[in-house]
Amino acid sequence: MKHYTSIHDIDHIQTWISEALALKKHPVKHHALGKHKTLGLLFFNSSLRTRLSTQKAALNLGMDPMVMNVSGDAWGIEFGDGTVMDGSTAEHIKEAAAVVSQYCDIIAVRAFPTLTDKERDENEVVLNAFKKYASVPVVNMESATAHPLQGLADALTISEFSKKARPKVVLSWAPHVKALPHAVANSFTQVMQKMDVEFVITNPKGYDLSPEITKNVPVIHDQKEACKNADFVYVKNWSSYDQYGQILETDRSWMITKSLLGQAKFMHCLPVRRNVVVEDAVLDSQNSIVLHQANNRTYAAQLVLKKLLENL
Ligand code: AN0
Ligand code: CP
Repeated sequence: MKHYTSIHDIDHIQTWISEALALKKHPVKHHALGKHKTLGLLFFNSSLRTRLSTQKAALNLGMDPMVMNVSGDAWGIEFGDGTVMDGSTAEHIKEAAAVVSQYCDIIAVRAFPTLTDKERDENEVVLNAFKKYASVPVVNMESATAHPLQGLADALTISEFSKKARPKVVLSWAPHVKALPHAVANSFTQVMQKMDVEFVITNPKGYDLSPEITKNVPVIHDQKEACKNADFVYVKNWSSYDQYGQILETDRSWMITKSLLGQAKFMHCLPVRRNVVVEDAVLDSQNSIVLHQANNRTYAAQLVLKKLLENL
């Protein structure tokens, strides 16, 4: 594996899960592997979990992490080819990525979508430019269309909590006040397609994810019906994909409640808005496994970094 930018980079999910669980048992066993190796973490957007868990993963492997908030702190980066740079951007990604590659053995990037320019987002302009112009491996810390570190941590969490050979997993849309990306839902959908689970998606009409992501996963527009007998309900808001980046309705009835959830485990990538996405009673109950998911972010990232280091 040269880069880790998508769930497609996982060759065999069950092996990866076993390897990640081994790291969770003995987090500093491979502390010598990353000695004198530097991880650069570049953030174009806010983060709490990704920022800390990826650094923690690097530290567990003996790496030295360097973090930079690119938006605001660095020079504005130009991504266009042949642009006459007489506007707000001060340096081109060609130089920026090449320079960062001289200081870092692995580069991790967070760059959210515009949610206004579908083509730019689907082309993963920022992430792919780093892949093209960096001379070292690139890790996706949530790009325009994917959050594969989250997806891997989620798969790990489901395998830890599953009591059945083939659990029922539901991905449910929930309301939100802001237009949010599709990345988390996309990567979760893709990783569930690799797992031995009964997987369904539920969202209001107009909120279907990209058919290139969902493929033949059943999409049910009745939330109650979809959540019947679920073992895991993974909750996430996303903006419309068809009417790209739009909020079509603010139907609060899709908020996750205790009665909708039943005995199922509640999952969310966090950050979550209480009493908008999900009621307090769910988050504060034993059925919520959101903190376990957040904890597993460290071991998902550690496995990815370990594989990249072994391949340097
Ligand atoms: C981001 C999103 O929905 O993609 C990050 C989630 C990990 N969430 C928000 O912007 C609230
Ligand atoms: N789940 C997640 O990626 O959280 P942050 O945005 O805080 O990193």
